[in-house]
Amino acid sequence: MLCFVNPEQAQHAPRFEIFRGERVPCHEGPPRAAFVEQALREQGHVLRAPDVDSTPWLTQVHAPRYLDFLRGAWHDWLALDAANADRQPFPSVWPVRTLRSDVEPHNFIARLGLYSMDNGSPLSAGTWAAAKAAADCAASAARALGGGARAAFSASRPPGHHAGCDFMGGYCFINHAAVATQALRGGGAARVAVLDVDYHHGNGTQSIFYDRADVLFCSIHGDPRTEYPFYLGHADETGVGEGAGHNLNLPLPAGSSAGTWFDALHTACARIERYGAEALVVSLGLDTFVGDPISQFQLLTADFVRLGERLKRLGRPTAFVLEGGYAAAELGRNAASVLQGFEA
Ligand code: OKP
Ligand code: ZN
Repeated sequence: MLCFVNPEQAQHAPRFEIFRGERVPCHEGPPRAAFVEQALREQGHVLRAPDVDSTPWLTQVHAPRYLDFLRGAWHDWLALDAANADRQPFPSVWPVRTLRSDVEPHNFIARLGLYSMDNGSPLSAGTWAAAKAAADCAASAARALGGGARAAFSASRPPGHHAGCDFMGGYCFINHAAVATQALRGGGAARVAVLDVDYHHGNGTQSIFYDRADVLFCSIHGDPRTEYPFYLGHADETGVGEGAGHNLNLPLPAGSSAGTWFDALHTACARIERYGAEALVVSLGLDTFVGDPISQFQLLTADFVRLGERLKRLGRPTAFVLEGGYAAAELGRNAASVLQGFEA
């Protein structure tokens, strides 16, 4: 399979995230993509740098003021104090209900809070470069489908599915799956389905397409009553306006078995078939793996082969976009297993 890898990914290398009030090493780091690249290479896939500038699609998915903030964030952080080069900014204040988000403050931390859903998405010097190149990978995969490829894979890192129109969250800054979806629409696919199989609900992707009938969003994920992102991903979220009926959430209890998970996959695939999608974007989180350190489903590596086989049977041009998966040493093998099943 044609695989796009991100030459800038290692530029996004924050040192800490906050966990239970303490700074701990980031779960989401450069080794994840390195393990994926290595496994893809070993399995004989074609690895390429991105060959599409995603800018036209980025601006359809994200608000201009959010993209401006993200592009300039590290520069602005350093402008406050040169010593900030060795410090990580974290938001500490957010415009929740009754507070205004239409007026952009001048204060850097206040802007960071305005554009964040959590304090779990640390920035570093190369965050913009890495996230933009990851979006270019996703757009490149979409263009490859437009050119007649049956499938393509985007080794997007950092991940993207929690990022909304104007906010970052859950290690995500740019919504790469949404970029791929827009690129497929621009390339002529009238109806695009997004299937999000990451352990965590893809709140950003859902919200970007919630009022649209030209994109079906389906997600299988840990029940948000107990699992991140907590505030979206319930079964009663079915779309709004023209998008009514074009959103399907299949939340499962933490601890769910592979059997339960594949029953949900069957439901999602039936919905995608009924929709008549002309192309498929898979938000490929591999944190459903039994060994994932921050997630609680029970899939084995062999189950990822089955996932690939099932997706192949949908018979749609398919863009795989990497999302989560934090058992880094097993991540490459698990990603390669999906592609193996798809190409079997
Ligand atoms: C991103 B993706 C654990 C913090 C958890 C949120 C998880 C984000 C997952 N110390 N932070 O969906 O894989
Ligand atoms: Zn996840």
